[in-house]
Amino acid sequence: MQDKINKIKQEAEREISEVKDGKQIQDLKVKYLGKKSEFNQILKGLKDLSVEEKKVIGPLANSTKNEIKELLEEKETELENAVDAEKEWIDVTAPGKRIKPGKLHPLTLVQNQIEDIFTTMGFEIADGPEVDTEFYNFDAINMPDDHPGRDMQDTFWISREEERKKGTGTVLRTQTSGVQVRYMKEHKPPLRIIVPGRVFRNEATDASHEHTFHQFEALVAGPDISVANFLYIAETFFTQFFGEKMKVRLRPSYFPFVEPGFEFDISCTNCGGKGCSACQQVGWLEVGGCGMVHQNVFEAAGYERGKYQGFAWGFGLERLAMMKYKINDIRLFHSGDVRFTEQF
Ligand code: FA5
Repeated sequence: MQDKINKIKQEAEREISEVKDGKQIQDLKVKYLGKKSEFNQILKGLKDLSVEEKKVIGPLANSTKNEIKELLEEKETELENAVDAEKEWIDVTAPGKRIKPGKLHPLTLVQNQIEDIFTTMGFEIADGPEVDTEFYNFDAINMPDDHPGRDMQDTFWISREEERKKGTGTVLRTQTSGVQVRYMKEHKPPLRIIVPGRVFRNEATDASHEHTFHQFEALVAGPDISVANFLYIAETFFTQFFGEKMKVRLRPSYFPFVEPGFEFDISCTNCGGKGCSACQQVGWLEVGGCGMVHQNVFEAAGYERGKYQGFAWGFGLERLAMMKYKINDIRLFHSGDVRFTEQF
């Protein structure tokens, strides 16, 4: 009987050493430890043995069974570890996966850059609501209901006809100029602000016109501000923005909230002023409107008439970004096309 137990043990050791996977372990567990295993038969048959034999065979069968059990468990752990190592194996020679980083929209890039330049010149950044009252968008900046200047901007009205007639209407703001009086009601000169923001106009779109676009307002007010201050600030700003010496020129124009009013042009970013197809050979590009703040606007803000002078300007952010990045269609900005945005 002892020989038989030793033979089973040897056979088990051999078989366990040759095991390759979990299925074989399970089979061996059944074979050596299961109910129908030879060990069980031996243990069951102990009752038929003499007392002397029982004393030897019983402990031997039990200890051998335990040894086999331990060997099987060791093998099982060994296999599990081997599988994990396979899973965790890293091929350090494999080419890396390309991660596409997020990008800032070109308008955000341009706005950030403009804000940086102006804040270093001591300007504050102000904001107002996109749905504004008729009062701030028009009346307060010298465009009362019957003012022909209102026809210059096609407006998305939010309120009903009756409210509009009473002058209490609300609009999607047509210009950032509406923030001028909002801000000046709360602050006294000297003041220097910029107002970047989204504006809306009820007009047909084409390569240079959008119904939803961004403007950039600047307002400076104090006791002795002049057009010369505007020219200096504008030239400093555009020179920094385009990274080359820029000139600014003014042409007489009309905006109800400034007197005198101007259109302002910058030297062509393509040819530097020599004349090319981008500037229709004139050497200048039209950028926006500006002028000396109308005293009616100061009065609407509660300032004493004639006490302060100021200048204001407004230009389109998309149009400026188009000049900087040589983009030929304004509609690309809101197209949501990543092939466009990922170029910046
Ligand atoms: C104004 O909106 C005035 N508030 C600007 C101003 C401010 C003048 C302060 C004087 C003092 P205008 O309607 O011209 O002006 O628009 C200003 C700029 O916005 C234009 O020069 C242009 O760059 C841009 N813009 C106007 N309409 C559109 C449009 N539909 N799509 C894209 N950009 C536009």
